[in-house]
Amino acid sequence: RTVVRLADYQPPPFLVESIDLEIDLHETETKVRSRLCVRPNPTYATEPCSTLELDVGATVRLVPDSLLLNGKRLDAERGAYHMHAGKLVIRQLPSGNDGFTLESCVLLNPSENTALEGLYLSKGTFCTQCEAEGFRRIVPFIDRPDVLARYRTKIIADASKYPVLLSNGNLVEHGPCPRDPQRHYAIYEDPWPKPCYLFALVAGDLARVSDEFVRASNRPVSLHIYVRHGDEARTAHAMESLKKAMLWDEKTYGRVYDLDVFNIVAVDDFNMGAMENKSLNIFNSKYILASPQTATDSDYNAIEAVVGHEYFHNWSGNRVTCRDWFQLSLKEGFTVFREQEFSADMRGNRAVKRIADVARLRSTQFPQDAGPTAHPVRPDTYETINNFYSVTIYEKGAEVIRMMKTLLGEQGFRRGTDLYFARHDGEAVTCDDFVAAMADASPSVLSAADWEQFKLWYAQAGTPQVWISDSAYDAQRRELTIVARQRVPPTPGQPVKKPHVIPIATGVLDASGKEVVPTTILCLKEAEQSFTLQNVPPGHVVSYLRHFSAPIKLTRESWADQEREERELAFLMAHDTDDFQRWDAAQQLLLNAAHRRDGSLTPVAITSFQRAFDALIDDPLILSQVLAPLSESYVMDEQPTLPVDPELVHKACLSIKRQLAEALRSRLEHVLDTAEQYEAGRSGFSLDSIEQGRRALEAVAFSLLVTLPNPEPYLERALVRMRNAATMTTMLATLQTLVHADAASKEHREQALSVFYDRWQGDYLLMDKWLRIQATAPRSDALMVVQSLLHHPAYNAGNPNNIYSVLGGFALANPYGLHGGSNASSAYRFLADQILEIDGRNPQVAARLANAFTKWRRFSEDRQSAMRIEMERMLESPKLSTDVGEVIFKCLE
Ligand code: DPP
Ligand code: ZN
Repeated sequence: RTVVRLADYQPPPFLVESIDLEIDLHETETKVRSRLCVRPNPTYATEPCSTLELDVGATVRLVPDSLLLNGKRLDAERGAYHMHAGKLVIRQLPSGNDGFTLESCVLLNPSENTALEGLYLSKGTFCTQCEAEGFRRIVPFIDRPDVLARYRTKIIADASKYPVLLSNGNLVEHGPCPRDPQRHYAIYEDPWPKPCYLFALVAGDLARVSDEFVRASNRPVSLHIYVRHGDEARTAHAMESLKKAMLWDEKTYGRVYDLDVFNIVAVDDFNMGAMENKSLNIFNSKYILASPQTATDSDYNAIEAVVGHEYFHNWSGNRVTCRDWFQLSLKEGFTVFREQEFSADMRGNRAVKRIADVARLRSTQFPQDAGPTAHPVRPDTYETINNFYSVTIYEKGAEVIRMMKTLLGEQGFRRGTDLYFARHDGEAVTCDDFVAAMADASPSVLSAADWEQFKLWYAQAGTPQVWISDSAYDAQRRELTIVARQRVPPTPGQPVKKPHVIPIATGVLDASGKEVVPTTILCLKEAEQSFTLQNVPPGHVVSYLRHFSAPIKLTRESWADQEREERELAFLMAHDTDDFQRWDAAQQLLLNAAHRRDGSLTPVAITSFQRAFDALIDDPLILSQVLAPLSESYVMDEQPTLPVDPELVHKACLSIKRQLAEALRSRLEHVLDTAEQYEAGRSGFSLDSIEQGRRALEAVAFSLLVTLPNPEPYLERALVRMRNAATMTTMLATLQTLVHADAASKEHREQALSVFYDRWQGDYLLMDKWLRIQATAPRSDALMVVQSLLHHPAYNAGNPNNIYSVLGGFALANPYGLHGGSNASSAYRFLADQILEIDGRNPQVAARLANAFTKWRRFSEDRQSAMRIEMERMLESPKLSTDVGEVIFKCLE
């Protein structure tokens, strides 16, 4: 296996100053001519290198005799160049430091490009995806992010099939082709030097929706969103989100947009969520299209977040980019953080957003950090960079940025980002450069040694464990001594770890629930360290890790006694001044119950949920998060003893829901009544947090009530509600309740599914959700359900969203369906077959599914050996991609 190592990084021997492209588009034979102005890199070595290596994708066909060096034909027979292991190697370069031009012509077949990297077709629209290494599938090039060039791109295409031609930068010329009036062309110039992963091209028959944003400088930017004809009305929210993001970035980071045009194109077939190509963002249509009839509140929120995320990349990623792909979190961690803060500001309730982000981190990143594919935020090695677009690089990376802000404060952090952008504009840099800017902008806050230690967050994988003991209280001096210990668990390739810098935001409440010590940061640096808090009254309760100030697992040793733990959790749930902590205490009570195997909630816990309900009813979004059922996979991931029994976990989770439903029955029924009355009495649609909260709470109420011993009336009511609901949020929530409920009969399920299908079958995005709801239903016959979905007309086996929903839903979000029941080994065989089949077309998507096997060692021995058989079978497959191979190999290592 070939591994790329950070330690082997060398600057590029050559730089490309500019690139001139002529792309003559044709579905099966696209011709790409390029002219590169190349010069030796002065920082590489004193002696210029005598051979030039260009990356070339396997599907690119070089036109014979098309290579010209300084205008002169290169002859392969005479050894002027050769192809070797994905490289076009050119010898006989002119000597000296003057540089040279290199011209080439290659042929591509976009219609056969099922990997969706490079140039491909999505439902008749040409589009590109070049991050991370897709540009080499279009043009022979030095495909690495530290080679920044100016681009001039001429696109030629059939004028009637592809009236819209787009690339990065400004349109400088367009018109019919003189010799073939059926075809037309457009020329774009991008004035900003950029790495080739930000190149983009689109050609299609698309509708355009336009708007404008006026910058702080008073100069307008034209904004365009391109979609399929008929979808124009569904772009309004994306456009509003874009304008909000532009304004927010000016206000919050002083970042102003740097071209006069900003384009977004939505396509249905896209491996990722979206891509931040310079001035031409390409999006998965699910993150653009929304209307009150067809989009849920989560869709609206996700669109705002992703549109913001890609826009924010214009500075954090494009103007300042990554030196190499090991530094991916430089742009992604920072941009996710910027996106999270943008969303929090737009939501108007920061705790709600923080809760959602932390829940996601814990349920997706923590298990990655504890499994065979654990890697640091800045990995040391990779086989396929596509496998590292991971929750660790993104979400944990964002937590690392957040900790810097916590340590430096709002203003110090802003000084740091200002310095970072000013210092590195136009450069390709490293995570060290980012930290250095933070340190230099606030020289007195942390020492150089502290910053070196802080950077271990980039180097060490694994979720740190912190144990806190606070039993040493001196009542006379009103002094509380806190002892904290930390340990970073071993991860693959990193058996021994050093202590991290961990900011623990801590506050103290008195016995009546009043805050007596406001939030202060305890900065844990040693393996074991003590802290003293003053003015702590007797009967106090301490609240640690407020707003989740560090991505760690915290154990309170003074809670060894279960009675005290439940009492203090109940107290924090009722009184903490930080809403995040109230939710977190509730989570802990639920998790404790789930790990009691029978799922029993203590009487203290039950009372707490009743009180929380009454206290939070005016803040229904938070309340819905407090009451939201735990996911079964989270319960399994957190289970302290192995093996995990999926059946038992499923039963425990069901039992918890039933106990909550019993304890809250009349309150939940009231939620259903008021939701219906409220909806009947109003017209129009609003996304404000109270309205979203009402809908979220109604959804939770249904999901709890249908677990009661006599669920019939609730199931009937859900069905009626599904038919009549005014919003897609409620329609899909009730559909999910009916399809997922253990108690629902076959008739209920089928009726609900067909009502929805009949109404929305023409809508690809809604059909995708309809598929996902079925694939994630925690049922013992989930395998059969999923197998039949693959043959359903709504399922398109070439569409990544459909694959993620059906196979991803089953493999990654339905642990009871996959591992439960008596036929787990058939489920594993089915999954392996599907992964192999998809791998032949789209390795990147297949590798995401292969992650289902990363948790294999947590299950019983018979399940483990069944999974091992399938993994070994996949590894033996002669055509297995390195993408899937890397994941499976790590699982077995
Ligand atoms: N398109 C992906 C993102 O924005 C990769 N850059 O995160
Ligand atoms: Zn990104």
